[in-house]
Amino acid sequence: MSSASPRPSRPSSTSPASSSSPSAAGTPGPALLALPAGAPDIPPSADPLVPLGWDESWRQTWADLLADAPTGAVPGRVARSGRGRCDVLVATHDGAVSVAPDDGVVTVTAAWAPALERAVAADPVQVPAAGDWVVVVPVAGARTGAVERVLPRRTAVVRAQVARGSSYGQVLAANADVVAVAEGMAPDVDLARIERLLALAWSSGAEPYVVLTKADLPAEPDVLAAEVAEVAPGAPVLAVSALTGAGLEPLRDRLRGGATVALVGASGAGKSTLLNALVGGDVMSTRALRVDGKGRHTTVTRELHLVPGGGAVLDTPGLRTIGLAGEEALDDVFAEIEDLASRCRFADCAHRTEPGCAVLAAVEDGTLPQRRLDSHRKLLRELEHQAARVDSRLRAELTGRARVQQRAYRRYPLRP
Ligand SMILES: Nc1nc2c(ncn2[C@@H]2O[C@H](COP(=O)(O)OP(=O)(O)OP(=O)(O)O)[C@@H](O)[C@H]2O)c(=O)[nH]1
Ligand SMILES: [Mg+2]
Ligand SMILES: [Zn+2]
Repeated sequence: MSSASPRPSRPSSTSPASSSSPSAAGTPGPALLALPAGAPDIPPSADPLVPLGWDESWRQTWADLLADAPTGAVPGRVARSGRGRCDVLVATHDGAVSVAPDDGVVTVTAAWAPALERAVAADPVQVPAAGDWVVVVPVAGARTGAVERVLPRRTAVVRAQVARGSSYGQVLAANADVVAVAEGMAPDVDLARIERLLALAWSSGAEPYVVLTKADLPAEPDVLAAEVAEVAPGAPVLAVSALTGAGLEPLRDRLRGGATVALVGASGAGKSTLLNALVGGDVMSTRALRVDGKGRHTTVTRELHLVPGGGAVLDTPGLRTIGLAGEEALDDVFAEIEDLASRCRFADCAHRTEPGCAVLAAVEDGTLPQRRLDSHRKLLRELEHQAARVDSRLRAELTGRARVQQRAYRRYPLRP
């Protein structure tokens, strides 16, 4: 590999976590007791981290790490991340504290420990991102502490970034079970944008959803949703309204099961409004908000929120550019084109002028929209162009880790 190694992902433009969190350090709260590693012996069902997604598999990972963990280490989940520190949700552990707010989970503002600084320097992927599970050592009696390391991710929404000759991946959301591509039904639906975001979602290793917001606005939301379903093979398409609450049940179901739903989409798609509807409050009106000239709140940080009743929602700022990497994801996004291509006469058919091309035949007889083929070509070209610039290290990071996990999430059997 060249000397150009991936750089750590940058935090978003504003100050980190601590200043935006009402429960951050400095405010009076319940005392935190740093517990010795390995203790206490909380029955899994009573662990307040369970609604946050802490499951048997994470517990196992934790047990494996414990030998190397410093005294007092506890597991925590990153809610917000900034350069050098992050807000981490940890269990208050009943009995150890007086009164536990937020269902036994409290926010600790933790600085990177020297061990993490070293790990990040050696491997920039180790930068804690919103949604990451981390090893944290809270300071007894204070809502501060130190983050020691990041637990290996199950899934990651990673945006490829290329700057000044070096490439790096920016983790937009870690350990999401569902990556929901949010797109407003009004003023209009942008199919190409949905396809592009779906590629990002598929390559994360999580389960992709399309969530069409503002379903209260168009005259025929069902017709629109059916149109979108055509471009989203393998992904559930939901038409929802945060205003009326319509269509939210499938997401609520997933959350009740302890799932983490990450919201990605353009600015103004309605992600934060959806977050508020799911969390049942106005969580985004008091933190990490900027009111622009039009009086609209624009999210500027990636934030994980615990949902009362279980699960977590990870809100992200609107994406203006979406760097893609990993051609494999396009096979999922354009699954029907892949199927057709397997029936072309030539194995290396480019679907342009070749005789016996099943893809062109489908366009000819109207079963495959020309727009869909054009969109596929455009994203493919973009990926090929990018592949020349993105180094192999990043490619592995973007495609390798997540793909292993993805198999478990696939809704359809793999094509041979
Ligand atoms: N009618 C209607 N309007 C909605 C709905 N959801 C969101 N909106 C409106 O859409 C606008 C944008 O919503 P936001 O939630 O701020 O969008 P966002 O995706 O978080 O935007 P960024 O933070 O900039 O990425 C706001 O004016 C919302 O009131 C809905 O279900 N129905
Ligand atoms: Mg927002
Ligand atoms: Zn062909």
